[in-house]
Amino acid sequence: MKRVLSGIQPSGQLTLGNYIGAMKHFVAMQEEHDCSFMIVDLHAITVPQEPAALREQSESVAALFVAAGLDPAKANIFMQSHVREHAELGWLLTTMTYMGELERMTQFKDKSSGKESVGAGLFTYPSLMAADILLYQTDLVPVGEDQKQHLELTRDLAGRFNQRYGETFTVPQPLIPKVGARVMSLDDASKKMSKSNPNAGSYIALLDSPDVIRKKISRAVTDSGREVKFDPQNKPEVSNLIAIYSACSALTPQEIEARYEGQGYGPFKKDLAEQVVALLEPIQARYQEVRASGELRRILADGAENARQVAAQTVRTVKERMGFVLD
Ligand code: AQP
Repeated sequence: MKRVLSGIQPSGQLTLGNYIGAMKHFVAMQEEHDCSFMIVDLHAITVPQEPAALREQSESVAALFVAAGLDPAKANIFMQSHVREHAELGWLLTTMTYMGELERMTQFKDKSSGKESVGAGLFTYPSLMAADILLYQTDLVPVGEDQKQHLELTRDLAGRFNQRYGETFTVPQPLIPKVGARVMSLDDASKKMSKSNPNAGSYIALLDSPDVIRKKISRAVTDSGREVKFDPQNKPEVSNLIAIYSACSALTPQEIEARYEGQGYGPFKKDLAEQVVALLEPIQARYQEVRASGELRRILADGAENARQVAAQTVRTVKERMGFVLD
């Protein structure tokens, strides 16, 4: 059994990109691996969050984990901030991370560009992410394509620590899906679909109502042609919609092309909307049940308790190897 760990930031409403690129795979992996999935609230505050919204979004992500099919009997679900060792190992690894490495991170460049005041936490985010993963001796990290660079830094930090202080950390492998690793914005296919995009029309939220989903897909940018063709280079907008369709159905991009040959974009978009609605309706219904049941509190308490047992041991070993006087 491999150890699997991943997380999602409660920095807005979860999108179809988060689901297709990450959550869907979390659910599949719980069947055969030792899985932990976190709501990474300490990461969310690397950009300003309104307290009431952060609290609501954190609970919403936890409920969506369960609603999407994560089973607390099979996977450990917890809030990152409930396990203090994340912050502690995060600091220890920050001291071993080079400025040049952090400066190269494209997520930092994207999120800081054009902003006047940028929090230092946004810059050191990858060191905390490395701590999240290394705390649990993780083998596999299911993530979307956008997190690949952070995973590479995590691997470098694990290797650096092991070399300097002796074999301590498992060097993790990223697990990036073949289809849907990078779901793009509905209004601009050069940008990834993102929950913090101020334009709600750019993403499909997992909790959007069927009518909102239909409207957003009918307004999604396409091109001036009329051929439903999977060609990311020359038809990025239509290819993105085909990739979403493929991820929501059992059809390959080629089968989707064949189905809509000669029909233009209208019928394709209409059916795509129904595919997305059908995917999300049961998740939304289960979400309402989970929120109403009050079961989240217990799930998160148990999850944090399980996580702490492993995390505390790792931090103790790390501190001992680094030369701290242990308490
Ligand atoms: N557009 C996407 N396509 C495929 N996968 C995606 N992921 C995010 N966006 C897409 C994957 O979802 C997981 C959780 O991401 P995160 O919440 O940690 O932060 P993120 O990657 O920065 O995602 P967002 O939605 O863009 O959040 P904000 O707007 O807050 O920055 C990760 O596995 C990610 O790869």
